[in-house]
Parts: sequence; structure tokens; C-alpha cells
Amino acid sequence: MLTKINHIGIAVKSLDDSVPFYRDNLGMTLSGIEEVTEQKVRVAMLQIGESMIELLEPTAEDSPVAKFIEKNGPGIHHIAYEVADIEAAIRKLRSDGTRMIDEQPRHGAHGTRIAFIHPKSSNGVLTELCQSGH
Ligand code: CMX
Repeated sequence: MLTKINHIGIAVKSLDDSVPFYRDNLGMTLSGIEEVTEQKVRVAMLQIGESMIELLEPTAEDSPVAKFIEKNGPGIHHIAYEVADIEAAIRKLRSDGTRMIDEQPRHGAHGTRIAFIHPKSSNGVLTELCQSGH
């Protein structure tokens, strides 16, 4: 069902302050910055081999990422696994009793369709299913 780790999401206070470390010090390739209005975040995608690091900057005080930073400080926010068929993956997880935050896919960054598993069902780790748009 899962084909690879698509990305690891890291909550940051500011993309401007955080991107240079990943791009310049670690040498990752910045593949784009985009706002996901629906989720009140601005995201920077950095390519590393087949996977990505996704930096998440809140764009509003009531953004889920702002709430996360307020509670925990900046740090690892979620892990995203790639799936070929997100509807089938959601169906399978639900039939196994997994608690989903999203029972229908929604729009993620870079044309993806995503769905979150509730951290209570995944050992406290916010887990995202991610179907690439191309
Ligand atoms: N890691 C672990 N636990 C988390 C968490 C995280 N990142 N975010 C929230 N939780 C916990 C909360 O602490 C809370 O726990 P308790 O019930 O014990 O208090 C529980 O999960 C529910 O959290 P909530 O914020 O009250 O619930 P919501 O339904 O409002 O939101 C969530 C849940 C996780 C979907 C939301 O907080 C969130 O982070 N949304 C995703 C934002 C995001 O990353 N968007 C970018 C995606 C772009 C892409 O990848 O393409």
C-alpha cells in the first residue's frame, strides 16, 4: 500500500530563517515554495534523493502548525508516506479500525492529494498519506 517515504514535515517559525540551513549548509535542492491556503501554511519543499523535507510555516495564528509550535516548539511535525491510490488506502485503514482525521482526500502541496491519520492511531506520530499529482 505504501510505496516510499514521500516527505518529512518540519514545523518552523519562518521559512526565510530556516531554508538557508537545509539548502546551503546541508546542500538540499529547494524545489519550490508554495502557500496551501486551506491549511494556513506556507511550505518549502527540499529534495533529498527520492524523498523530501517539507518545511511548514504558519500563515495565521489559528493555523494548525502555529498551534503545534506553540505547544511543542519547532520540530518534526509529520511523516508522509506515498500511496498509489489514496481512496483505496483510506478504505483499507478504516476497515482495519484506524482512526482517520481525513476520511476523504484533500489538497496538499504541489498538486498532491493527502489524508491524515489521527496521531492516536499512529503512536503519537501525525501520519500523512500522499498521492502524487503526476
Ligand atoms: N503530531 C502529533 N500530534 C499532533 C500533531 C502533530 N503534528 N498535531 C496535532 N496533534 C495532536 C493534538 O495534540 C491533539 O491531541 P489531544 O487530543 O491529545 O489534545 C490531537 O492531535 C488533535 O489535534 P487538534 O489540533 O486538536 O485537531 P484538529 O482536528 O484540529 O487538527 C491536525 C488535527 C493534525 C490535522 C492538524 O493539527 C494539522 O496538523 N494539520 C495538518 C497541517 C499540515 O501539515 N498541512 C500541510 C500539508 C501539506 C502537505 O503535506 O502537502
